[in-house]
Amino acid sequence: GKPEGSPEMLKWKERGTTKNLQEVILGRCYNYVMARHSELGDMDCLKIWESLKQAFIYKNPCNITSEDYQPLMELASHPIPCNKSLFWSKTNDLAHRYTKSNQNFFTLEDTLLGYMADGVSWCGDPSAPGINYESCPKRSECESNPVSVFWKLASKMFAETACGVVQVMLNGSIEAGAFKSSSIFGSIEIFNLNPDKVSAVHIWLMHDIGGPQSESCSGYSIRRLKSILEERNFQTTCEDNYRPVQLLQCVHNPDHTDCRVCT
Ligand code: N1C
Repeated sequence: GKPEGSPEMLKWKERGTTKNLQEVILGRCYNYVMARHSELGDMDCLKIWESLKQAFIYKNPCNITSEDYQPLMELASHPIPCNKSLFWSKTNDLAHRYTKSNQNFFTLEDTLLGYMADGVSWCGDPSAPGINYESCPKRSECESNPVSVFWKLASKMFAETACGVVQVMLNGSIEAGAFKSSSIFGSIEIFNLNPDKVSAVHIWLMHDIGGPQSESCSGYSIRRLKSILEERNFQTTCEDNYRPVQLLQCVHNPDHTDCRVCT
């Protein structure tokens, strides 16, 4: 027969479930709750793991729904202080470096749900042992896979619970435009902000140091984003290369003209 794990045996195109998923999720949960956020001391990490497992184990990984995650979402969600939510699109690394250096802001990965799931993969299989460690479906193979459904739902809840002034960090070095309406930010988060709770959206448009400035705050996709938000009654501002974030980029490019104090 074929050697185990050889490529032609793979059912799906995405990497399989993370090895030791239970230990990874439990370890992250305890670390988040006990070491970082003692105010969440009543979270039950074992129950949280069980509800994540029940959402996908032994199920067809193309048929996952929001309902499958309802128990997990109820157990693991917690509020975020007003004015502290940071959304991002195509700035994954920079946005998370920023929240690590500035404890004043929270991305979804700085909440318990996002912290547990960040960079982890999981999917089920109807036959024993109910978890597929070899491969998982890519979004292009099926939209309703466990990981995609999870991030969409977690992003929706993260947006719903935001209040006050919220921030979004976008990438002005992307040729196709900084704001993409098919992104999770553009298709889910902006439409789940509550106009009764959120007053304003501050856009931080960052471009790569030394990279192209494909778009500025007056660019086409930003104007489109602002009009969508203003139509929903949010005030908007946009700042090119918000300095506190640019200084983080400068850690890797200290000699660049954009990074010098006197210009
Ligand atoms: O599609 P995106 O960006 O606009 O999604 C980012 C947006 C953020 O504001 C987050 O709150 O949506 C939330 N989010 C995550 O926090 C997240 N962590 C990891 C959305 N997706 C997330 N991922 C994975 O990255 C997930 O697999 C998703 O498909 C990508 C989206 O990245 P993007 O296109 O840069």
